[in-house]
Amino acid sequence: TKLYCVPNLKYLPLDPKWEFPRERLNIEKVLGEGEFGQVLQASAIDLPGVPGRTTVAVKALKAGAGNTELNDLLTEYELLKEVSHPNIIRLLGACTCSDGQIFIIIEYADKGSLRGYLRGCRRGGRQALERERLSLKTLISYAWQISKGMEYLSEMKMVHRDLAARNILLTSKGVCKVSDFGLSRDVYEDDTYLKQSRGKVPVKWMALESLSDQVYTSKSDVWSYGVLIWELLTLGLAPYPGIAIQNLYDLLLSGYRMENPVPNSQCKLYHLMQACWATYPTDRPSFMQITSTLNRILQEGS
Ligand code: ACK
Repeated sequence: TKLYCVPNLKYLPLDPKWEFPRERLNIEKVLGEGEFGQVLQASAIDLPGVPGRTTVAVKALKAGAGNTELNDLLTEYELLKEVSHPNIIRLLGACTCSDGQIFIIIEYADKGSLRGYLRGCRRGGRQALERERLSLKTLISYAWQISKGMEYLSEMKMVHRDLAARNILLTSKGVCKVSDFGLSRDVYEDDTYLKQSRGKVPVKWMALESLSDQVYTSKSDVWSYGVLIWELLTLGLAPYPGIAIQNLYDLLLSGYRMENPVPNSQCKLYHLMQACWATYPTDRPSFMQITSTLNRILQEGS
């Protein structure tokens, strides 16, 4: 794989706390890639506190990446250094001072993106669902875990801006991890992201105020979270089926919202989604409130 060389890398401040020797990182394969960025699978030898070989995921830039992409990657690196929560993807290290390449090393999640996982279960039909025990309760527990991760991020005053099932990773133990704080938007090639002057934007996950005024807050993350619950309940369908992204803003402004994907059931979950899609950000619940609503729904066993 061709990798991007950063011309001014010598001006990057070195962070010895996270720097990992390049010769102890073996790139194995590409997990996903976009125009400028890629996610690789690799094995790392003797990570701090982990003797021997560990499978990891690595984020890197491809040839042709510019300063925007480099900035995104480095921003993600800086943000990941600050966070530590079971439902947020963990930073393991970085190689920033070898051959002008930058590798950000993060924990590997065996089941990949939640979106891919959900869709895989759907393709296999009911049987696969049962085999994987992907019950409604499991889906709600995913929603709960993601809300816990987001509660933590919002307490840290971090706004994700791109919360969606494609940016949640799932481990073999069924743990959901919020990921992709920076580069992710490049790894998708369909019409999920609309190209705008400032990069690509995930229109169908965006709150009204983000669409109109580029305002992003934890409350706009809550809107995206409502869309994520819809993705969970539909096992990874693309939101607003049949609606062109160009028409979405006017529709939302006129009060239109997606219907309950499981009509006549899960009313409480649907009420929660609708609350996330309140026109005014202050009318939306906080992630802390979402977590406690989900606790109640799980306890009632509905
Ligand atoms: O659904 P997937 O297999 O899971 O395809 C995407 C792809 O890379 C582009 O994002 C996978 N991916 C991203 N980060 C990780 C990670 N930390 N562990 C495992 N797979 C990952 C994701």
